[in-house]
Amino acid sequence: VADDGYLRIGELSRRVGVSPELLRAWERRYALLQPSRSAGRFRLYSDADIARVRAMKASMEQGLSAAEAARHTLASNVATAVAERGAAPLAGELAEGVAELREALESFDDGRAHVLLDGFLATFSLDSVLRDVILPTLREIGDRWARQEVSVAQEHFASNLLRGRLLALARGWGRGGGPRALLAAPAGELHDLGLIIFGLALRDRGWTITFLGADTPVSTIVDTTRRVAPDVVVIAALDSDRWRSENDELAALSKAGRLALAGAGASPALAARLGAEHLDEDPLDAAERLAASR
Ligand code: B12
Repeated sequence: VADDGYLRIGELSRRVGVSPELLRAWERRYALLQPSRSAGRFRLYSDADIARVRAMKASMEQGLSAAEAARHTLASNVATAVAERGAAPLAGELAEGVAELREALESFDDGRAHVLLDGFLATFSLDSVLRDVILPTLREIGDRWARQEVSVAQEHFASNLLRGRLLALARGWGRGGGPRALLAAPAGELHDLGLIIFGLALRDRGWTITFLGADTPVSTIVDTTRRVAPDVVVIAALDSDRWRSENDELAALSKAGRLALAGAGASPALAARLGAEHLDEDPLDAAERLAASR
């Protein structure tokens, strides 16, 4: 045992009755253990790690798979922390977590980032996680990139990790009986995170989603509307240049069915000219309004 009460893996193993090999696997696969490093570069484990291993064992004894048990343990861990510090206002708790998430992403710590996201998702509503965690994190990282405080590597790492998480949450959003939205970003537009967030918020309101994502020519969107017969087509772009071409096709599309343009690159004038609607809010408010309008 190290002087300050921290444990090496062997001692941790004896205390919890799990082999060091298995503990290392849980650390690697699920970020269940969150060791600090000694000066000699040994991993050192804390009481919190002991508690997590015990909770993991208990969940597995109840019949959960290792992956499920880890998810459960990590999620309830954050939830418990939030409950224990119950006096702290929700907003403060979230703000603190968002800063932690940004730090994890900027230091390429995917294990920690996933643990934090698990905790948010277990504790707060999806809307709140999207609005109060994901959107501000993306914005902050983008602003810091523009000020050259974070590198392209850090920005790419962060947006890819978040995109992966959002699409994992989206699993199955194409099934179900609700009205269908076809979502795409026009040719040349690579930003599609706003669309994904919008799709998740709509799915939460009973909609079904067909997602084409970034860089989709209007002709492809038109072909797909024939295949899936959506109740609305939503096209989003952050850059107004993306609307320079294919305007005739867009006008035809809006004649054939409900079309909405969104994102910072769309304007009311453009929408009016193409006979389309304009969703000028953020993705969550827009989803709320669209869902209410049916
Ligand atoms: C992640 C990211 C990328 C990723 C995108 C990955 C992906 N799959 O989406 C990659 C690395 C590909 C990328 C590339 C580029 N990016 Co970029 N990127 C970002 C970042 C960090 C987050 C974008 C995001 O998804 N935000 C979440 C959305 C929801 O928020 P938002 O962008 O503020 O959008 C608002 C509205 O437009 C609206 N909205 C957006 N989408 C939708 C969709 C719907 C349906 C609705 C209703 C509303 C809506 O909601 C928001 C308001 O709350 C932003 C930083 C930032 N401040 O946002 C920069 C940012 C958007 N990028 C920027 C730039 C400059 C670029 C590049 C040109 C960089 C380069 N030199 O290559 C390229 C362009 C690529 C292209 N051809 O499209 C600038 C845009 C500046 C401008 N005003 O034009 C930003 C703002 C960074 C900055 N501060 O300078 N980027």
